[in-house]
Amino acid sequence: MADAPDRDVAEERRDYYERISPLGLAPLWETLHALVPKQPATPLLPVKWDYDNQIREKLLDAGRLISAEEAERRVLILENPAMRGQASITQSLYAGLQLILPGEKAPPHRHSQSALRFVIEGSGAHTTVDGDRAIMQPGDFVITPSRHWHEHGNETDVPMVWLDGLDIPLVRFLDAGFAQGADRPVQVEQRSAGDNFNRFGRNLAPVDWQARTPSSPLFSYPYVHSRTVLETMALNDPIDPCHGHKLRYVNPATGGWPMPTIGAFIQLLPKGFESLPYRGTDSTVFVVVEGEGRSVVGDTLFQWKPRDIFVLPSWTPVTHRSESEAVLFSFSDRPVQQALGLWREQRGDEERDWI
Ligand code: 1HN
Repeated sequence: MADAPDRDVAEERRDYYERISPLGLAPLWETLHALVPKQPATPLLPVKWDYDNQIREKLLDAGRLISAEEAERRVLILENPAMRGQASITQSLYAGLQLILPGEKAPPHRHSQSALRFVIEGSGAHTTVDGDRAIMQPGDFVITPSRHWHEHGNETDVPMVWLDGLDIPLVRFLDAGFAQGADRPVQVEQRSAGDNFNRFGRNLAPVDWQARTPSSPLFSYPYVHSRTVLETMALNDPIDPCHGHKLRYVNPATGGWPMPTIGAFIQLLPKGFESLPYRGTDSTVFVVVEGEGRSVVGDTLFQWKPRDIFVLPSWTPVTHRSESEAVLFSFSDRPVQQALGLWREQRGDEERDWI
């Protein structure tokens, strides 16, 4: 509405709104501009969790309160402070920290929601996805795509912690989620450990293999390989002023995203790098893998170190500065936004007409 109405008109309109409300009707003209904002008006807050000093001890407390088997998954959900009670770290994504203690198993199940794991701590526990066992090390990126059976086990003598990222809020929004538990305690492992990587992680695929799902047939992306690629880029490529040296994880069979709803990235910031401002419409969750530095997210300064986790809300400018050589892992709903023609980014102070 252009001008504020006089009191009588305002009252008349309010009465009218009350009369139409029981019919399930509401006046668009009161909310039009909020419904169609000029640019993303996210409710999300920038937020950081300090794993070593705030979270680790609490997670280990949970290890004394409940077993992985009883919990099914022993996870502390990371909730955006603007979305408490909604199991959401962004509008579309869920994140949690999962603990599995020596000797524990988390039983098999499957669901419509796609999941990623990013290993934070421990070494040698496993996730089995549709009968393929992936042994996990810190920095490994592991996926359990929609509808695939998955379970976890820790046969080592140290606790294992990873970050789970799932598209739970997105699937809930679409009312499209199904889930199923298994009738047996563990999946039958049809193939030897490492089979999945050998089969799909080496630029080869069985000759008659055909994708049955839109997700990557490769379930595990070990950090040793990601790190090597980052080092190679740092050696041979000019640095990107916004990202440092940044990679996206790919489905080796298509070159597309590993899963249709969640994209993941890893980037190296050389020591002393100061990035230009950058923003995108995909709210992003970052995990610090190596190094120390600071990121300014909108008006908020985050100082970070390995295992810290922080959130960059949609269309909020970010700049990174590394005090030592640093590696950041991140994930977002970019594949969804790109498939729908919605994704936008702005690098530095470039000017563009967004419509
Ligand atoms: C799930 O399946 C896992 O398999 C972790 O480790 C967290 C949160 C909600 C729904 C399913 C897992 C989950 C989840």
